[in-house]
Amino acid sequence: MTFSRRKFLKTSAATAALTATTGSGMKLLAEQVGGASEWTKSVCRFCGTGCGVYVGVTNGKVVAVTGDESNHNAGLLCMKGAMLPQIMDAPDRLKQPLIRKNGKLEPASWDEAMALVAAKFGEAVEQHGADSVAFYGSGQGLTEETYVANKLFKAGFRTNNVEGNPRLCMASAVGGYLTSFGKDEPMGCYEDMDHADVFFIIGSNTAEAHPVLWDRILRRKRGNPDVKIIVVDPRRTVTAREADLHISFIPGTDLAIVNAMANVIVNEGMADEQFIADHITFGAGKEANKNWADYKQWIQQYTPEKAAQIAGCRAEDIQQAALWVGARGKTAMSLWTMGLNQRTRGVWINNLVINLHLITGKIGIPGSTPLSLTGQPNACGGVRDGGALSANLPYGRLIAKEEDRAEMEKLWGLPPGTIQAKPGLPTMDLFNGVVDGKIKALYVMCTNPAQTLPNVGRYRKAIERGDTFMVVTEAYHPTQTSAMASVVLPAALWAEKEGVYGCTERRYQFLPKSVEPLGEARPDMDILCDLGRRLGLGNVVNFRSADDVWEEILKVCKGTKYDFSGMKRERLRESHGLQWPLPSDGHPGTKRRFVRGDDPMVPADHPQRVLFYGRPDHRAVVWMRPFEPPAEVTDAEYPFYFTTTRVIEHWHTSTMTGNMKEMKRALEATADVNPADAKAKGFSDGQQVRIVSRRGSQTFRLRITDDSPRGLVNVQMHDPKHMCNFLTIDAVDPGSKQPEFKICAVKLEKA
Ligand SMILES: Nc1nc2c(c(=O)[nH]1)N[C@H]1C(S)=C(S)[C@@H](COP(=O)(O)OP(=O)(O)OC[C@H]3O[C@@H](n4cnc5c(=O)[nH]c(N)nc54)[C@H](O)[C@@H]3O)O[C@H]1N2
Ligand SMILES: Nc1nc2c(c(=O)[nH]1)N[C@H]1C(S)=C(S)[C@@H](COP(=O)(O)OP(=O)(O)OC[C@H]3O[C@@H](n4cnc5c(=O)[nH]c(N)nc54)[C@H](O)[C@@H]3O)O[C@H]1N2
Ligand code: SF4
Ligand SMILES: [Mo]
Repeated sequence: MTFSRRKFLKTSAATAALTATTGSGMKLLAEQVGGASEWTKSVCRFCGTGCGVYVGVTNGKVVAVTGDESNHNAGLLCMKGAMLPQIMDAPDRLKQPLIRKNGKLEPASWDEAMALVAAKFGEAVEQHGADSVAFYGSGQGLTEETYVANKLFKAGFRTNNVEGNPRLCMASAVGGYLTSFGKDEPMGCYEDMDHADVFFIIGSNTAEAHPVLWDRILRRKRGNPDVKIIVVDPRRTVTAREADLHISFIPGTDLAIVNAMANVIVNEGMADEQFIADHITFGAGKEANKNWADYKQWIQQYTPEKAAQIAGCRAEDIQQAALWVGARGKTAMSLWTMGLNQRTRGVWINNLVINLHLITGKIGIPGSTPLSLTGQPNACGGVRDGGALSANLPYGRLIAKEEDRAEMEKLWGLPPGTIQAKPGLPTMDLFNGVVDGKIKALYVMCTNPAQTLPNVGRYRKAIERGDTFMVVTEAYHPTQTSAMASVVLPAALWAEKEGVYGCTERRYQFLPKSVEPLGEARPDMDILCDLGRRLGLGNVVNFRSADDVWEEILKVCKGTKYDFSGMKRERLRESHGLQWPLPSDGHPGTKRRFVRGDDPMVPADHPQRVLFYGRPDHRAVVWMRPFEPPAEVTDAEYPFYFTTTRVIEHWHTSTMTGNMKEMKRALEATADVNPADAKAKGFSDGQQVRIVSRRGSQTFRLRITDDSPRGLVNVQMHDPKHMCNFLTIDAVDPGSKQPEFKICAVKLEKA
């Protein structure tokens, strides 16, 4: 290693990052590429950036991955994408089914394993009713497999207990878009980054979590030195270090900061009164009947001085951020991820950031948009759009709406009343159903909850009890979750199966099957269809291939606000990504939603440039959301805030990236503490410390760093040997039901 980690992250250009991590990354890449004999166009397995790749294959093995120059990433990849070949035949790939016998997981045949799974699910439904079974899926499953799971459980088993890790990830962003616009999913696109004058980055460490997008932001700034980057994050992240203005603050208090920015915008006369008159309503539902005058009055309480006092930051910085974001004639783009979503006030803070765009009219113009960055490669396409959550049905339909259920029953050819009218259990309630014994059989697909649930000790104990039959489909073994399973089924991995991913900007992309699955592994979709057939639900999952499923999906999305019925399989296969809405064969797709001339849902002769058609009154909502503290604040006993984050090298529970030899170094989770706090506690760098919360304790190696402000300890989420989730809190946002992974209170002790 010739470069420090910080230095190579600073340069950020993805290839440079690759070079620095590997020492000889460019050489490695060149060798990889030289060794491949066939190439297929695909998509990266990892983050919601959704970089286009080419997969190089020789003798039936993935030997290389390079960036697709014709896709949005213009050929760039971060090191995780470039090292994808290393995850394929790693030593811990699972090659055959396992069944727990006398407490131990033992190899079994597919037939034996599937017969057991079918028997257990059938038995549970028969003896305890449909709601005693549940599905827990993932924003990393392919659209087709997630669709099949959703249909099998809601239409076949007739339970709405269908959830997935997007509840831990994007639920508050969904809640924000729904309450502000009436429909989920961002209106903007990546191309907006090439036009933005101001980047307002709040609760996102873009440089590490969305590196190729970060590169695009830095390119914009290098070409246009007047471009401003504002970062609002308690930590001095790699992203914050590049900012023109970094606001560090007490975790959870950014509701006050963003309201104070709106206060400055209003009082400096930077609001767009015409846009407000044409397109905005203030409050909705129980809080309707408010107007612009009410809002102007309400926002007066959030002076920059008051917010600065609440947040522990400088009033001048809030003022400056507002003046940049609000400046007339300048474009502004907001970007956010888990720093906002993983909060008990996640929906509210999403609304408040969106407010900044609505009161200034900075929306639907190239370079002006709120854009929540999605974490997983298919959280948008599979789970959100596909409606694979407990209160949802595909493409914007809701369980609670009778006409939506009836429409899905018709589309699915089911007798009326088949879909239960009662929503299922959101993720934390679902796992509490395991705790109190109500969930008798649980199907876990493409996620590792025994490491990634908050307050995980509580749920691990319940699973370990063994009275819930848990089947886990996994590509690797053991993982924290597979090790506790009743049955583990080997899943075909990325590049071993075909399907669709949908990333942040409503971009759908096709992933072909490039190689055969390893060992006896099977695609998740095949496993689900097999289970359905064994339980006499063959009519519900009567699919021979992912192509079949896509055909059905095109019918189901037609006529909805998501309409992408023009994305025929062949077209998607050939394309470098297509953005919905795309309602007919020749339609080019939609870069900016709600915009006349771009979005096909807006009539061409609409008198204004935007139409917020997601809500019945065609108006977007500015909400008056007050500052409320997080669920747990510090006190004399637990004096430190605790947050949990990611690093560029690793993906979540590191089952995949842990197999990349260049990344091993960055896997051990550290307790990141400010130098002044370390000194006050008498701690030295590298020593073992115990972090204790009201829920549990864990030991970590101490890292003294000014990344952490005083009073905050940060730990990374990737390391299965030192798990931060024994400490995190499982309090959820009342609207989105997303847990507050980002904030709780802890104390520090010498280990
Ligand atoms: N390398 C890598 N990239 C990934 C992933 C990965 O595992 N590894 N995972 C993907 C997924 S699924 C996701 S969801 C995204 C997550 O992407 P990000 O959200 O960007 O990543 P995090 O590190 O979880 O958290 C972002 C920041 O939130 C800050 N934060 C903590 N508390 C607060 C607060 O109260 N307010 C604000 N404003 N900020 C706060 C933290 O200090 C942290 O820097 O990354 C995606 N990309
Ligand atoms: N403390 C803390 N906890 C967090 C977060 C945080 O910021 N802090 N973030 C939360 C967020 S945003 C997210 S998205 C979650 C992510 O949490 P998880 O989804 O639990 O984490 P992953 O490691 O991505 O799990 C995916 C699993 O699927 C397996 N897999 C890979 N490909 C396939 C396949 O094709 N089929 C099948 N069946 N399996 C496959 C992988 O080996 C891996 O075990 O974590 C959440 N937990
Ligand atoms: S930025 Fe995300 S999608 Fe792009 S190569 Fe890296 S991990 Fe893959
Ligand atoms: Mo996520």
